[in-house]
Amino acid sequence: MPYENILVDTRGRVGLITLNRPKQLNALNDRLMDELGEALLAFDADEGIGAIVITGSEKAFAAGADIAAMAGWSYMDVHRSQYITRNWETIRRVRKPVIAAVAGFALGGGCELAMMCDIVIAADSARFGQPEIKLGVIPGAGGTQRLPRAVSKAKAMDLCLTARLMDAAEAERSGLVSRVVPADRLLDEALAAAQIIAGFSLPSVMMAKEAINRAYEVPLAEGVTFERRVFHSLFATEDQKEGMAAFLEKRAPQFRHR
Ligand code: CO8
Repeated sequence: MPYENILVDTRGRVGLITLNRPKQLNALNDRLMDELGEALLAFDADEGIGAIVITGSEKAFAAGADIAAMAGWSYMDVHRSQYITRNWETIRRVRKPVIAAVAGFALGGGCELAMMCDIVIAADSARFGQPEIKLGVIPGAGGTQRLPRAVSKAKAMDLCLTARLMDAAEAERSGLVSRVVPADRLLDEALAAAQIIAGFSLPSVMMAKEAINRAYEVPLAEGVTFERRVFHSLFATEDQKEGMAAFLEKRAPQFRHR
């Protein structure tokens, strides 16, 4: 389908998706989420792509779910349509790494979308928050669950209950974002990180992502066992032979499965 709410591009082996509803500060609606899901799955299936970057505009990564679209809805409307969340889990089906490059506002569903990504790189202009309480609701796309895991219970309570916004420095200190860069370097830094990832062996990249995500779902002993099995399995790949041989021969590896 032709995309109306996102822009899709490739930079080398990186798939780039730009949220593009500038007048609404990239507020998320069903159509945008459908398009995002479709674009992500297409990049995931594309052998020429090894990592994906999602970004927004200078002013907003995304200012949340589209309030105008849902303001008049009844309980049954939201329940039946699964407003914007019907495609939310699609992001979790993506096996290649997804980097959120966040400038400006990442609020409500925008903050939740960033938290669905594997790495969050923030511009120094970025501001994160879950201000739904001001609208008489609560986060509805994982904010009350992923934020405490990312930044601690105390800070998640603070953000969700007071609706205050957190700047990029606080977000980095709290563990929500992995690095903060100058706003005019954001896309370059995110693409460079994605390009590095896309240069490694794809099986090991995907398995590293899967193993880290497992840490959030299972008890420690089970997670460690899972990691051990996956580690063992990578010795069945040509790329493990190549990676280790290249190290010993003091040359760059030529991974086959990228
Ligand atoms: N939805 C719709 N339109 C929006 C949104 C939004 N979330 N955010 C901004 N806009 C629109 C504004 O209405 C405005 O439109 P117009 O020019 O036509 O008046 C335009 O974007 C520019 O916005 P502002 O004039 O307000 O710009 P400011 O720079 O003054 O303020 C803010 C920027 C602080 C980001 C402000 O716009 C704001 O507070 N936005 C709302 C933030 C918010 O409350 N987000 C949470 C939304 S609820 C949510 O995300 C729940 C997700 C879970 C859903 C799961 C369902 C099951």
